[in-house]
Amino acid sequence: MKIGIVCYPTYGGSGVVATELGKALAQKGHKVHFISYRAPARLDGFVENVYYHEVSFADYPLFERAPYETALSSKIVDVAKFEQLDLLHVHYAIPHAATAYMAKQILKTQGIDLPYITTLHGTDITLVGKDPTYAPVVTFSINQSDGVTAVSENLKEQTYQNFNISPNIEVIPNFVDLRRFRKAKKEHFKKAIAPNGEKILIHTSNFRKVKRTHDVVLIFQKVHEQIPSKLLLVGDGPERQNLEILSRDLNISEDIRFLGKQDPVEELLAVSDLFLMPSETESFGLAALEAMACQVPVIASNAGGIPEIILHGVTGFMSSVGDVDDMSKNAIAILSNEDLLNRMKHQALQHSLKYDIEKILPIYEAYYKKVLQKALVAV
Ligand code: GMT
Repeated sequence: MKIGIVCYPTYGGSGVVATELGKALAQKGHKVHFISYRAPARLDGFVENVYYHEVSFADYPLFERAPYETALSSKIVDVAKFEQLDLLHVHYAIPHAATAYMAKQILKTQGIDLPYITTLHGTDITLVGKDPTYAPVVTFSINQSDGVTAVSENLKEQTYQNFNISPNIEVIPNFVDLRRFRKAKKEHFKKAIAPNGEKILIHTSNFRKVKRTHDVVLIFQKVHEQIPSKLLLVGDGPERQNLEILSRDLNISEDIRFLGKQDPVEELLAVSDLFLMPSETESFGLAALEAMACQVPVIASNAGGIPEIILHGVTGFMSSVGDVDDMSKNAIAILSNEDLLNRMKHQALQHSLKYDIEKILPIYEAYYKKVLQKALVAV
């Protein structure tokens, strides 16, 4: 198949899933054309069968902001015609589903049918998408999609609750590349971070309010009072400065490392003991899955789709959103009991095998075929 993939190029989960999916499809012989305004973060190095088309903006004095949607739709039309795409798969509804619809209509006037699939990832539905500023366009462009997928049952339910959506939504969970995300012996690296054998806690995100990174630091403070430990904060975003101030105020900044955006996040997970994800909402929690694959148990909130991937008491513990006391208590329980910690590390890995990319990729391929078949019948 010749597949166009539209996604955000940033470190957000939707861009990561889109890129890893595209690379895996390319390895199976499909031709994959990424369309975005910058090369996606995980599209590193040359990959056979992968092509990248950059959306360019023609500047004009009248524009305060360049109209991205128009430029993206035009680029989709161009790529679809020139590369003879069979299918377009857009990740994150805003604005990608609307641009896909626009491109499809333009192509229709030229006798070309381009079915498009919209994958809903999270905040495009639960936060920003339902804002009246965007909701009518989001609703319309999801309804017009030839196929719609969501990354968890919870996200599917939230979509039906918040929008007037008629198509059937297929749940295809996120996945992990177990060859990349795995425990590796990195003793030198571990020693550099925790020279006296301290336990290593880790949080990775884009530091938006929805991630409750404030709670990450408060949990760490309580753990740190009882267990010699270090906290790795990986990523960057609007909350970072507040966190730096908070960690100085709490007098724990010496034991917190702000590492910024990191590509080889698996190397940091490989030396970590516990992952913290106290999010306000999380449609799936890909970062937690990647942690579990690296044998890192998770302390999380029980929001959104998180209970679908974390087994409470087995691969980690969940608490109510904002219950820092309970999360700290659970973290201390795991970190102070080597047997429990080792058991949970093992169980986390075992559970992550369910989400092996090798298992999820055929589900996407089968769904693509189903959508193409349906589109063929409709023509
Ligand atoms: O929250 C992020 O880091 C980015 C966001 C996105 O849509 O780009 O992530 C969402 O999609 C991920 C991949 O499907 C999910 O694993 C995340 O749970 C989800 N984030 C939220 O729902 C807050």
